[in-house]
Amino acid sequence: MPDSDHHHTEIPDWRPADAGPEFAVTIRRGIPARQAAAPARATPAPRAPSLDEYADGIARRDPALLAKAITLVESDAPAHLDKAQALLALIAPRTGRSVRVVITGVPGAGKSTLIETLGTHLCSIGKNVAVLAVDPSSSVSRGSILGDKTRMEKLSRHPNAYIRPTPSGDALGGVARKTRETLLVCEAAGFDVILVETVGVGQSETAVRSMVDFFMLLTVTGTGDELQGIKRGSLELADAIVVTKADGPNKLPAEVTTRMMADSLHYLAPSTPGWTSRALACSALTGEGVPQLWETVNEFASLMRRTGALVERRRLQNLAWARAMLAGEINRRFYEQPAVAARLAQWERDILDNKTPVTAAVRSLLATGEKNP
Ligand SMILES: Nc1nc2c(ncn2[C@@H]2O[C@H](COP(=O)(O)OP(=O)(O)OP(=O)(O)O)[C@@H](O)[C@H]2O)c(=O)[nH]1
Ligand SMILES: [Mg+2]
Repeated sequence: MPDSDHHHTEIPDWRPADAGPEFAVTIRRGIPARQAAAPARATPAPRAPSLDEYADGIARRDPALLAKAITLVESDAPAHLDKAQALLALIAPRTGRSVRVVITGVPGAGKSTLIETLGTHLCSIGKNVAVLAVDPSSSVSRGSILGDKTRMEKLSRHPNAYIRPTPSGDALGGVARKTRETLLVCEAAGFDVILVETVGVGQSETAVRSMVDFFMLLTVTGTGDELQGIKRGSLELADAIVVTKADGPNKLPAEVTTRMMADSLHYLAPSTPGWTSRALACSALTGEGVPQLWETVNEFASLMRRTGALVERRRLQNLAWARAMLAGEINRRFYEQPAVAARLAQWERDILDNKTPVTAAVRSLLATGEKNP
């Protein structure tokens, strides 16, 4: 617009050609950037927040700093590791006060929709809610995470809520480490409840089980193979089985399935000692049964706090986490040794060709590592 520099108003191009003076709309152009800019001053490169600024922002639940802190903690860049760990140490005294809940189930089970409804309910009763949507790094859910912000539209606009998609690297351990530390950052920010959404695919459930207090397994009805749809393994992990989408023509079948689930829970050892796992029906669409989900989690949390089982569970989870991380680290360091890396391909070929007995081969490779640390 060459002439907008002197005439700051224009006629909009959607104005009918024959419009009269009743058409009062004009466009006022903004001031061109070169006039508006402050006299030549180099814009400084954005400075990374200091540890105290991060900690402060987290304590104030400042969304921008919270997001940056989580990005730092999730970063795989070696340059970020020390700072991330220093930050986690700094905020550690403020962690541990949230109720940690995982909501899992097969793709399309209705996890995100339920989190939207449950989260909004929690906000409405004055709770602060953080949602971590974990991508289990399988192709199954790629893309659906992107859709989660829209599926949780109401919740994402609520001032008491914070939604964080947590993409992951390829390693399952990576998912666990990042999610766990992200969870700690959210706890330090004072969220009362942390909801972790994860697709129930094999090992990821066990990984996520080891970092939460309450395991909520979602299932749907109407397929006729409800029980096959749930692996026995995940049934055993559940503190509650939730038959969702119990609305419309699905309501009655959902109630039947819920009773069936309750029966099958009878035959399993409880997922949490001292707690009887429950089967519940709800609809994220109508909201029916959703407050009861929270009452169940709350009852569980109060009971576990009273008996000390919560503290104990978290202590054991921490130890298991430390052991797993140590094992991973030892593994990584071993294979990174040049002497080991140089020998590995031949070592594998020798085993394939039956040239060395396996035990002897393993001892020999370990010895290579130990000789050249
Ligand atoms: N009728 C009904 N439909 C629902 C309900 N909850 C979810 N749905 C529908 O089920 C579909 C899947 O819901 P999502 O919440 O995206 O499921 P999800 O488990 O998060 O899916 P992934 O993240 O892809 O694994 C959507 O089309 C929802 O509209 C419910 O309570 N009632
Ligand atoms: Mg989802």
